[in-house]
Amino acid sequence: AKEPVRVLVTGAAGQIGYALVPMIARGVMLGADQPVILHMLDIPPAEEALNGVKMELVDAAFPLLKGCIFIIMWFKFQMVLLRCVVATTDVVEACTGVNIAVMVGGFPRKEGMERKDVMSKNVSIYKSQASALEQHAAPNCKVVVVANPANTNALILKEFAPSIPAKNITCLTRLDHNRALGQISEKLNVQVSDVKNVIIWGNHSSTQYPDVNHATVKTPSGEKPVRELVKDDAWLNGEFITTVQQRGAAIIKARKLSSALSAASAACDHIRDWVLGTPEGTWVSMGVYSDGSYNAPAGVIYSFPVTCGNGEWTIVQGLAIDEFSRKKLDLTGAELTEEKELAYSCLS
Ligand code: NAX
Repeated sequence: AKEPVRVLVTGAAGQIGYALVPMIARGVMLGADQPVILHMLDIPPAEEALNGVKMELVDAAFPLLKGCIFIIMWFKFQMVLLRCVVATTDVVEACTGVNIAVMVGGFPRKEGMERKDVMSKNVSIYKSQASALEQHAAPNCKVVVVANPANTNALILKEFAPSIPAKNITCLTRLDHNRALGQISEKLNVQVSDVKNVIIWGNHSSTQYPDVNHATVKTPSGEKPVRELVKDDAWLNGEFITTVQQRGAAIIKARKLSSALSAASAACDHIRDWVLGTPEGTWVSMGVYSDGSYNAPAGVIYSFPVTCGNGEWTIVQGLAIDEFSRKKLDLTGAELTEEKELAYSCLS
């Protein structure tokens, strides 16, 4: 039997957390034969709710959810406890020994709040959680930041956990990627699983650029470019892009709550492909530490097309970028540079 993998979910008492932990415990993230130990972190005001989630995980009797042994010493007495879920408000306990960290916890923007105030709250959260991960997580722990501003939170985490390789720190843009696949599939009336190789460039914000220039659809007569099949450049360069960019707001309007099940599912897709690899000829979008590929700003967490193998991602190189795309890549890059400056100004 495989050794269990420890997966940390921060903000586990929140909406995405509630959708995500059962997916992880069912093997959606790491495979149906991979036992997991869940570490759930939240803050003291959410402690009771967090315990409720823990109770439900116990009640669901997930076979993959493995117990970890805790030995409690009390004078000369010793008690051995089997805990299948670590639910805690202590960041050190939460981070200890984790192999994968899904960072969903953060400070949301509230009405009337300045951007700088939200940034400042998240910078301080990600700075302290970076240190806890650096000191207590398993070596080679893989991190995905979901909480917004996701790219910049991930950058802060990277900066304050210098001994974690930069390659191990990423942010989630897979939801945007999946939204783009979903829009193309609806437009063409094809199975979403037959659409591939869209790209989300840049920031997980409304400046992101969903790019279909290299995307294809599997048809009975082979793979065909999306542009050739859609035959509507005005839609692809206009409404398609804004729909994907604004999808989060559309969900909030409809549900009066932000996306949760799709975000949780995308976080599973992100980690699964990273750990188990992408299929031959397919790439996915991930926010990763930029080396300046495609003339994106270096030193920010920027979403690129990547392939994964042997537990590592690699930016897909050599894709042609037309003039229309160039402007969009630059615009979202400039926003990330500005966010980075804002984050740094919160540190001083
Ligand atoms: P919720 O407010 O339901 O849950 C957030 C949870 O985080 C709460 O339980 C809160 O107590 C906890 N928390 C706050 N500070 C914490 C800290 N310092 N340590 C640990 N936990 C802490 O939000 P939810 O809808 O679950 O969304 C979570 C985050 O995901 C938000 O920042 C949201 O903006 C972001 N999103 C990112 C997406 C992406 O694609 N990257 C898409 C979905 C989502 O909007």
